[in-house]
Amino acid sequence: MNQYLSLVRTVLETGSWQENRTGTRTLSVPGAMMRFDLQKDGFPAVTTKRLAFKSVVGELVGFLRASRSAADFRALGCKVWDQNANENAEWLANPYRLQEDDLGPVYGVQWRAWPAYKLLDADNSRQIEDAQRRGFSVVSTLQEDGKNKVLLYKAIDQLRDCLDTIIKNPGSRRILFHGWNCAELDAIALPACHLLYQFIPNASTKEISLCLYIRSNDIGLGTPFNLAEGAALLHLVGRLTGYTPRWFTYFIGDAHIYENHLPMLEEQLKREPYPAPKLVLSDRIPDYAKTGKYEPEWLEKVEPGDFTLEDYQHHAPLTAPMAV
Ligand code: THF
Repeated sequence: MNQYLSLVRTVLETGSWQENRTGTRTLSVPGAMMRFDLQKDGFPAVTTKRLAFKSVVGELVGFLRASRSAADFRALGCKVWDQNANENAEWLANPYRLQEDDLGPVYGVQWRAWPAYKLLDADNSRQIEDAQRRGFSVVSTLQEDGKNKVLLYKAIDQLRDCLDTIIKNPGSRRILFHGWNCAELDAIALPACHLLYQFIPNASTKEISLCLYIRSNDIGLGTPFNLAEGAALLHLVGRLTGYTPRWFTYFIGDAHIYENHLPMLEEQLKREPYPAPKLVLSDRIPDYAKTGKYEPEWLEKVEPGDFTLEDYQHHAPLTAPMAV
C-alpha cells in the first residue's frame, strides 16, 4: 500500500488549508488517483494501521441490501454511520429524517432502488406500453397544460442491471451505477461521496476492472474503508459473473486530510508497510465460472462473514475522530 502513503505525502506536501461544513479544517488537494493490480498487488488494505475489515464488509453488505438506517449497519457489525444519522444538527432538523438512526435514501437505496418517474401523454400508448414492458407501473393520471398525462414509476436496480450487462454484453462501456441522485440530495443525511462505479469486463481475458470516482475523500478514515470496499465489491461481482478481478482505479475529487488526523498519518508515514493480504470469498457464494448458473440474488444473500482477509499483517491500531 505504498500508493496510500504516497497520497498522504502528496497532500501533506502540496495541499492547501480549507474550511468546510464540519468546522475542522482540512489540508486539501484537488484531484488524485490510485491504481491497483489486484492480481499482482493483492488486496488494498492499509497495513500501517489496523483496517476495521469487519466494519468495512458490514457496510458493504448494508449497501447491497439497500439499508437506510444506521441500526441496520450496526446489526451488520458497522458503527460508522451512527454519527451521521444522529449527531448532525442539520440532518436532525431535516423533515425527511423519519426516525432515530434514519439516514434517508443513501448509497444502497440509490444502487438498488433508484426512484424513476416518467410523465407520458395519455394518448401515446406506444410509449406507455414500452415503459410498462421495462417494469414501470402507472401511478396516476393527471392533467398538465390541458393535456391528459400518465405518471409511471419504477425503482431501478442499477447494480443488478450492471451484473446482467456483464453477463449479456461484456463489451458495453456503459456498465455503471451512480449514487448521486440530485433529486434527493435534500432528503439524505450525507450526499454520496463514493458516487460512480464503472465495471469494465474483458471477455477475452475474462478479467474485470473497476473505476471508482469519489467526489470528496477523508484520507485518514474514509479512504482505507472505501478502497477495501470497492475491491471487495469487485471480487464479489467477478465471482457472480465469472470474471477475475484485475484493475481497481480509484479517482478522488477533493482529497483531504482533517487537521486532527495529522498525528495519525504522520505516525503511519514512519511505519514500513507490510505485504498486502489476500481477500478470500467463501465457497457459499456461487462461482459463475464453475457453475455456469447466473445467481445475482447473491447480491442480497451475501453476509459479512463471507469475506475473509488472509495473511493480514498490520501495525498497531490507530484512530482519530470523524468530522460530522
Ligand atoms: N464523514 C467523514 N468525515 N469522513 C468519512 O470518511 C466519512 N465516510 C462515511 C460517511 N461520512 C464520513 C462514513 N465512513 C470511520 C470509517 C468510515 C466512515 C466513518 C468513520 C471510522 O471512524 N473508522 C475508524 C473506526 C472504525 C471501526 O472501528 O469500525 C478507523 O479507525 O478506521 C466515508 O465513506
